[in-house]
Amino acid sequence: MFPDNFLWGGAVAANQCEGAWEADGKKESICDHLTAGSLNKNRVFTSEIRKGESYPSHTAVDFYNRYKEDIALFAEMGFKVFRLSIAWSRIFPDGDDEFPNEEGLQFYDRVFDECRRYGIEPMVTLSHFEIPYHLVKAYKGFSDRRVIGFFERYVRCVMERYKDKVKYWLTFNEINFATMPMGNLEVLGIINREDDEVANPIDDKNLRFQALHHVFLASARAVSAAREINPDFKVGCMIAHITMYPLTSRPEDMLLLQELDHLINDFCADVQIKGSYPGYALRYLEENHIDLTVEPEDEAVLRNGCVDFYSFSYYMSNCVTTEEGHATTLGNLLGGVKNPYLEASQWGWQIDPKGLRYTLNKIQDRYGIPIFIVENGLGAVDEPDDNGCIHDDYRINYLRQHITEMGNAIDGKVNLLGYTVWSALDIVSSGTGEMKKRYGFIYVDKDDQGNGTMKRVRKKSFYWYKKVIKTNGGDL
Ligand code: BGP
Repeated sequence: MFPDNFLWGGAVAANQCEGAWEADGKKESICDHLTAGSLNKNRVFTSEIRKGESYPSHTAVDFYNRYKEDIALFAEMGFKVFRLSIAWSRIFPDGDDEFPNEEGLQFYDRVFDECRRYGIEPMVTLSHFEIPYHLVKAYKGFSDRRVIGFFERYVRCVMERYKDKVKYWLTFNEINFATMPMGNLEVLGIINREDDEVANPIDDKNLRFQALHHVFLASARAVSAAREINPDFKVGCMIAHITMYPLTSRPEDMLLLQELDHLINDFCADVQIKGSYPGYALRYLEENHIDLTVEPEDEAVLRNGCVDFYSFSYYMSNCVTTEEGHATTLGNLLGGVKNPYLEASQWGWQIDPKGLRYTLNKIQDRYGIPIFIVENGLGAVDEPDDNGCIHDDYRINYLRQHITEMGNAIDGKVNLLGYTVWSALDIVSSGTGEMKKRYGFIYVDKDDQGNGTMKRVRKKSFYWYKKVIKTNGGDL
């Protein structure tokens, strides 16, 4: 049974939906330098924006100009909450500017006011893979300690401005990408290539973990600022939870599982919730010869900046093993291997609703603070029929099974505050840059080449989710 005040809704991120990448004083952010890719072709960063190449964030799905129409559709579904992010470079275009960009601030005023008009609670991610590009270029992102101060200035500015409009805040989206042995370090403002002046090698662990240390401090300072600005604010961490199983019952597989679970799922949340580095993390740093520069005040900053709730994204689970010769999962993030008991999405992400219940139980046991699922959904190719309708029963099935397990977890006394489905409407895929990898309840008429009218069309899942919200999860 879902509690009466359960927060149902959907989520997006600025760089994947807004477009208008250089409108009204905004300057480039790290994601504006990321080209389109596809399943077989990686997205790449370019230090200069090259004419004629497609950069998906530049127009995205034009939420910047169509937010009223979109929020009206969310309201029609009955959303109680809408998770979105603020593009830092709309507010402080270079990141180290002294004064904010008023036009950028006004845009989010309009968006939050529109949400409030319908009684929708906005939930704001302060950094969803976003950092002004100038900070990447001139400071190497968060590897430079000064960037903590720039982030704090930005956070204080938006928290002061929106203190009566926004209550829920998340600091860094999927912060734990920083601990994974793979790419995408937008969260740190570090680019993983060696062929130009802004790039850094991915295997420079010292740089990576130093930047992460600074991101922890930046997150903690945001929490302390929130306490000062409005004691009613609730601030959460945001973890990409990659739930893992041992492929075999060999003790070696269990130990590997524990080691990876600690590094990938637990480390960041432990620091952000408990306020200090756990023992296994100190050991990891030592074994990898990572020597962090830590200032005397850091300990207190982390201790005083613990978050109020745990939020996470959940799409899939993975298996791990020490045995050689197993097929890896197509969409795996970790070199995980296939689970013979699970189906996978068209992008190879293994679908595991029961794994969500297991994960919720684990988080509840480990932290005992409220939990929010801020991303969960199915990326699929949607084909409109002759009448332009989208019958996305596969998406409904995916969501139904996951919501069922959320209900089971709640019955088991897990304190789950809400659920924002990824994504509220179709937007650009973050991993591949594609439009064709769609997650929304609302179809957006735009293809990977940028053709289309941008028209919004309600999918079958739109009507289904409306019913789910109306019955508070009673009728799935
Ligand atoms: C998460 C990100 C989102 C989102 C989602 C789906 O990692 O927080 O920004 O895009 O995954 O991923 P993708 O778009 O690559 O399918």
